[in-house]
Amino acid sequence: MAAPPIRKLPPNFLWGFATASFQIEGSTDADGRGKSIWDDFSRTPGKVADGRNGDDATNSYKLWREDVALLTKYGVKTYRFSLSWSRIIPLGGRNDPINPKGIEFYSNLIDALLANGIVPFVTLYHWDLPQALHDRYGGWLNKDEIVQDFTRYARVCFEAFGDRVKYWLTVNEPWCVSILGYGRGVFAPGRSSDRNRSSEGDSSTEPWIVGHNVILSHAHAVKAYREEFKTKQGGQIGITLNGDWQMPYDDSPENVAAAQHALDVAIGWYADPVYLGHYPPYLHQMLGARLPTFSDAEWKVVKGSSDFYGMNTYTTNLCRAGGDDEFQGFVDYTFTRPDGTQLGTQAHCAWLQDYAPGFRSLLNYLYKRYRMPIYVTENGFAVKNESSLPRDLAIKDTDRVNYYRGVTASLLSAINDDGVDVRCYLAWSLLDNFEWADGYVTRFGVTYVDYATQERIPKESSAFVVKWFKERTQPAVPDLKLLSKSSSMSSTLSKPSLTTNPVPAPTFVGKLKAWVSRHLTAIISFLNFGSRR
Ligand code: PNW
Repeated sequence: MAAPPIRKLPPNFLWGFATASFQIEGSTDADGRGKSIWDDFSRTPGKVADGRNGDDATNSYKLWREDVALLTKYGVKTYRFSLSWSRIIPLGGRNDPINPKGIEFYSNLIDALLANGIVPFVTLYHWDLPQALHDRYGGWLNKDEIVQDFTRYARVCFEAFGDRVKYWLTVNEPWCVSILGYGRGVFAPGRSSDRNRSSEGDSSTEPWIVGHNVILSHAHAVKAYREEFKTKQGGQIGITLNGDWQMPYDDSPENVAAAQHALDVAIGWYADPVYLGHYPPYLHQMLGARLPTFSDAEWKVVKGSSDFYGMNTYTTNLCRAGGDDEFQGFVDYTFTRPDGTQLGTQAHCAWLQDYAPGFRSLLNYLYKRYRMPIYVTENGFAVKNESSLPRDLAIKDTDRVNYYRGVTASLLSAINDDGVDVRCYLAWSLLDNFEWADGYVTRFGVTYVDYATQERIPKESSAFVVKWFKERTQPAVPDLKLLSKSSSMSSTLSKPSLTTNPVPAPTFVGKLKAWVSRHLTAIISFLNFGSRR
């Protein structure tokens, strides 16, 4: 019997790989760059597992042309990277000078990507806060200052790059910024109540204040983009949130409730304000007066402040009620099922196992709850002990290939069977790189980096991902949303149709809805666009 035809992704689906400035650039004192909070933090003994820092990383500040050549060879549609705030404004603040060399670096990168047909997908903030802002006023802890400084930084970027950049992410993974930086104290700036870890910090209040201020800063940057740039530049802008699927350990009511609580704290903390206009009730219940409040005027800026749902996800947790970890919503996570078996293949990091069905469930959950088109902006796997293998064995990364095989199948089912409006998939990461507090031992790349020589060697997973997406890509149709002069039209029309079940059955109606929601937008945009000119 002939093989069934390969099911395709929607037209104009974006796929590619992602990185972040501090994880790849190195050259931390080149060309006038100011320090970021990760510079000294990563140099402090005990903060990074292998004792190494970000001074060299993958040397992409110097080797960026090689990175672009690699992306071109892979044939990606898009490349997600982040801007280093302190390269662009070395001291960070709204009255501080702009560094032309910083602008020039990213401008050249953007031009080179476009010259090779690669869409730049740009993150403004991927954790490398200018050190000067932390020293000056406490960085993310100081609402009045940081909102203004972040908004000015965003404006500088829109002005310098917005003629060519049509996909913007404001902040990457605010849960990690707040909890890991100001709660657990394992990421810069490393503040925590744990005095063995930090001489400063209050883990019971600071993470929630920081989260609140990140939301407001994001929202003001989006407001500036929509009011001052979007009409002319025609791009999309949103926030991207980390969040893994949370599955009840068993069907006891308390564990079913626990899984929802875990979602509320990991995702709802940010997504509910941005998309629904309120904090999750469970967060109010858990934090009481420790949860900061927005004024009515602030809520107006926050609610609806993202054109899409930016989703970073890696794993699935089995959830049991209880435990003492407020940052997980007083939910215990495990990968061991009640029958003693493991959920999936263990990665190099303790928090990550491979469980592809969770990816599909999460897409359905987010689409049903927030009703936004979804851009998967990070997803990937670190093969256990990859660093201890010689490189010709490390590049045969079977566990990573299996991971991507699973999630891509889930992606296709979510789109084609469940009707979830997913428009982008970015694998983390283009390269092995500086994995924050884990240093260089944990490798997430689809490309192996030999740190002694900075050689880049494609792993088998890159071949899998590239082939999978190429086989399922349809001929592009003009993206009229981006050409349209109207800023509100695209976001109204791109609202997906509603589904009612977390994992809706693949009914004919479901498929029809999915088709309509995908194609009607383009058709109506086209008609509107035509009549506006
Ligand atoms: C994300 N966790 O970080 C980041 O956006 C990337 O910079 C990073 O390299 C990638 O995922 C892989 O870790 C995370 O502890 C860091 O659950 C930690 C966690 C999740 C995501």
